[in-house]
Amino acid sequence: MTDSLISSAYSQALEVIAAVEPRIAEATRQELADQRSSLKLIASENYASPAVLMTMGTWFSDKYAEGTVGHRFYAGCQNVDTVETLAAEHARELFGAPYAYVQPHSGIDANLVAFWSILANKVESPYLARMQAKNVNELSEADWETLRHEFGNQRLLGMSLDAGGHLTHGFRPNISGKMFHQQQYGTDPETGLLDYGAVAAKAREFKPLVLVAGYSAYPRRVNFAKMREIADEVGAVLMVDMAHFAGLVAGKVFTGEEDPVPYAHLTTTTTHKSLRGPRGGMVLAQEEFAADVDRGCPMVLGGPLSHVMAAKAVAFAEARQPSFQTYAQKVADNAKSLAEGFLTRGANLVTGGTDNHLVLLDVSSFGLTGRQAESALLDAGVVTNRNSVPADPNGAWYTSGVRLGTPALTTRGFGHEEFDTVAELIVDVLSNTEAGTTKAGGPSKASYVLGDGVADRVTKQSAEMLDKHPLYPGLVLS
Ligand code: DSN
Repeated sequence: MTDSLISSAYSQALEVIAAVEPRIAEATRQELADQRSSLKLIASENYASPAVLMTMGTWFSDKYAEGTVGHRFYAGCQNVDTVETLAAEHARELFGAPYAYVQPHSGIDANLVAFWSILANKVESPYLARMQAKNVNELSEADWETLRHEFGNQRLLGMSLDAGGHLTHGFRPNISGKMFHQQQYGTDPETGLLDYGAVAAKAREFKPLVLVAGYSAYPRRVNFAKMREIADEVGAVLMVDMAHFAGLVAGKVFTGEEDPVPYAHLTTTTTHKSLRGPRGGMVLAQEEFAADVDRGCPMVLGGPLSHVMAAKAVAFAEARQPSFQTYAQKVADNAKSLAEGFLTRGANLVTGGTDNHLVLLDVSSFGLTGRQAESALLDAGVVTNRNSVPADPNGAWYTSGVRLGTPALTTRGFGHEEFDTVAELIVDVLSNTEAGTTKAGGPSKASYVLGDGVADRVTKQSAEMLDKHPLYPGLVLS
């Protein structure tokens, strides 16, 4: 019954779309076909449920609702209030958080809201106090100048991009690396692991206002109690970006000192990665920061996407089911199977393995850059993304690594054996790919030559596994 409802709902929706712009309907059909027929290993992607996807396609998209529940800059927001209240309630329950702000449109937006709230809450500025207490028009140009200087000179310490941190954790080319006086911590050059002693030493010397923990390409768990100790010792605010591993926190794989929520002053996340919700962001906060976080819109964000907040509520309700804990545990178990599959075939992994949802494969031993490996794998229907490895000689564009995650294929039902086969297929492709040359005949970091027949062989073997674990099995488009 549910399958036929979903099939007929999507088939009819595509007909409605096709009547206006058939090329969009066709691209939408093709995207489903492509996702169904490829091995999706991008660590930040997943497959949301039809309930989550359908919730986004409604008239909530048409409503403006800047402000917060019960305090909007527009009339007629009673139903948006219901949606936002439910999404926040589910989020608080799911993560055991004192406060949840579900409006951010993305992870970067969530981090900007968190940065704003830390600055507003912690920067001791007589000008800021005056700005908040009085009509802002009473501030002189000189006051504003001082305020800009004070805000712009605050210190942030975050994990470097090549060690696995995110762009928004103080990477120089990103706004976070420009708006803050930033420094970065890395990982131990021998082990690739976080060295808490080194982070503490850097924090003592630099005395940041904000210590950012969390990662997008570090294949290990973090002890957030230790990070909080470091923050407390130097008087910093601990902000944890759990975008990548929120599903492992929600699914109770990361508990105790590996659960950031009780330790961080502010925890930010996206909702569409391992958490398997709609594309979007969220900030969880201790009470002390709630009022400042609430000013996120319109201070930092445009009007909330009410249709996406509704889908967040549905996804959080799904993640509160016991079945989500089973899923999250499988995500972590499958990452171990994938890592073992690589190690037994002689491939190099950053840190030598994984204990979260991702592995970082160093492809330099295959004589390839990350870009060449990513492209060759895509030719064989294996969708990954290239990624820097620590102290990467090829920089952030070409890179020397490929990042692989298990959340999406675990949703399709892949288990230990399939992930071992995935490792085998990837090693097959990379062992049969050679670095190409530039037009002038020199070594190229982008071009590559994939051996004859490899793409067909791997695609065929993938198809056997994918057919056993269909994506949206009951969904048949007419
Ligand atoms: N783009 C996300 C990722 O792939 O990790 C983070 O921004």
